[in-house]
Amino acid sequence: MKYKYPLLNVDTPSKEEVAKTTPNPAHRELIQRLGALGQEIALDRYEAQQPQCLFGLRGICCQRCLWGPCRIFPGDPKRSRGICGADLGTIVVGNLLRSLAAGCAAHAQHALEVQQQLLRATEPGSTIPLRGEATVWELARRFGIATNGRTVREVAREVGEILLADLTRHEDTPLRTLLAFAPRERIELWKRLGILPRSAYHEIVEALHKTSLGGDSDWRDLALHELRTALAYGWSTLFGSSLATEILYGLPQPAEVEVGFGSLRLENVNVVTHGHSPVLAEEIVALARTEEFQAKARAAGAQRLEILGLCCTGHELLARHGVPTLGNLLGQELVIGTGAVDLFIADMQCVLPGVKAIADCFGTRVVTTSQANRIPGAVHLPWDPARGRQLAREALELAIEAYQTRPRPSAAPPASKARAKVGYSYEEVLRAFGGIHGLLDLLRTGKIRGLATVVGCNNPKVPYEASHVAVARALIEGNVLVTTSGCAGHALLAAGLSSPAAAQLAGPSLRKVLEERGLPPVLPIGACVDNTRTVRLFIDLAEAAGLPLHEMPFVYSGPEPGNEKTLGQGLNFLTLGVSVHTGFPAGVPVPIPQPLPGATRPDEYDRGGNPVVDFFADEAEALLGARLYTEPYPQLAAKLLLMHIRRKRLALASRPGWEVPPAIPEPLAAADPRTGTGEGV
Ligand code: BF8
Repeated sequence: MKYKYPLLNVDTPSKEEVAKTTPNPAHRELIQRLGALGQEIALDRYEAQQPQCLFGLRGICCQRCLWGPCRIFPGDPKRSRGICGADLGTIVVGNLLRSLAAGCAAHAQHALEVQQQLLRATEPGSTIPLRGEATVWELARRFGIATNGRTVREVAREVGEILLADLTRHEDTPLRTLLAFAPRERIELWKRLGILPRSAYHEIVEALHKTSLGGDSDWRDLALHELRTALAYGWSTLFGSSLATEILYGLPQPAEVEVGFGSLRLENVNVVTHGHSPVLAEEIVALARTEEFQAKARAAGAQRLEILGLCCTGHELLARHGVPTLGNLLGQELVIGTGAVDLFIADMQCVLPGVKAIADCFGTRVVTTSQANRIPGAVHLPWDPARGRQLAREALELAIEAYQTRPRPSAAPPASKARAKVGYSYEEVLRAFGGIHGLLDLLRTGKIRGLATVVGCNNPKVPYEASHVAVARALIEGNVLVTTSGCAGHALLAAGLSSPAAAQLAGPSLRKVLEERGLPPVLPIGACVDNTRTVRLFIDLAEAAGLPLHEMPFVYSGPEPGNEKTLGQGLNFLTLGVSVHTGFPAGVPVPIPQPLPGATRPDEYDRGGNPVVDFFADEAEALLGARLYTEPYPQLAAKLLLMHIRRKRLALASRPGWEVPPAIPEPLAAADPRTGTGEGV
């Protein structure tokens, strides 16, 4: 690993190392190919930024007012505060809170777009279909909405109004969605801690208000607002997006599909849909599959018109329509760099500004479709619900036009493909395991040792996709069943871990469970907002077991944290009592262990630290029953996660019916603990 950051206890990879260690052969090939062409990608810009600022990396630079930036020097009494007097805790936690608020705002606007579409669909006379009737009735039951004699649209409207109120209200009343789904013991705990949120909109404003100059300088109070905002994030933006999407477009259905660059063929008109909100992408898929547009593509000389997906819009279309996906955050430039993309449609979030430069080199047209986001030089077709089909038509016509003028690349896209079983809604996971008690029995007897969710983004600071794959591989070898979403999901799909054939990579007891049911060891549950499906699974398993959630053998891992949104994902699980692993110490001064004075043995050391680190580890454990682990090296992270699950199981051994599985096998010895690469990975 090329770049050393001893003050963070990490080193980070060079582009050359990523090109060698990233597990997807298509990515390895494209990084080399674009390098040979002298084409700049994010990995080059990452190298150009080295070394990165150690104050920024540790979160001890404050730029929140015009007196700054203030850098503080922990341990130096003269410089341990900013000009205004803010101390380390106020600066570090305030910075984290602002990042969390930004991530929460991103999901909030995603939720708003789908909820507004849901409300339009339920206006009298609307012809917009509601494909998720089962979700409407389920939410009516949970929200206590009267259904007798009412149409599904009338009930869906009331559901939509509740979701929108949860997103935006300012009155001090708790979220209806949280009350409808969260465990009683957690609701009582959050009440006692005073962190029940009003709505995402309110808590975002409050986060910015509290962290402005002269605002809240009690970092513990800021930390509690962090937890409050994380609850708003989970229960109003994630649930609000995922449920409204299910009502509009239906529950995903399980299907075996092919993903990867092999679906990107030079002889097709290729349209890549990227972002998060499915509202326009759904129109595009429907229109592209009509004979009218397939005929237009053939008339332009192509074999067919193909829609492909990236990031979370990709997951939405993959799960509901089997649209092949190509990759994730750090892979988007590589996709364009194949030279095979005619149209790149970006809706909202996780769209690199760098895509336009590479698109210009390869003749790819770029379209932006969010009211909020634009890219200079791109065609802007802002989402307008009254013109959804027309916008899709304009976009696809642009794609067919681009196909006729786009220069042909000298080489075809890499041919790699992987099979995957996708479409795991909460309901489908339960069905696959014979209901909640079927899954609970497998957990109790230790045939499934624990449940982990491996999720989140990419980050050039850790080996691209190698971290996701190494963590997931080690977990399944340790008989831990994995759910996945977002960019992690794309890495794991491409690595073949969501194929039923990958059951052979699982530890013996998990393998048997999976093979008997024809299931993959890594269940793709959808987009990042669909982490709600894993949340529901964890909650309902704990309830079926009659145990508080924090006692269950569950864990969350985000090996490659990137977008500010990812902060809320981890903290949301933490509030539930599920411990969280993050693959990079983002924005926190990490403890550097030091030998104790006069130490003679290697285990005689002071672990170091600061109040913020202690809060998210030890105090969080005391308050919430869960802690935050930071471990950048995936093999070490996997050991840590397996140990965490083992500790939970040892504690459960006193409960009736819970068996302690044998000691953790040593599946990790062959691999490099830092990159996770080794035999079979
Ligand atoms: O919401 S995992 S980079 S694509 S933020 Fe973005 Fe992170 Fe990817 Fe989806 Ni999630």
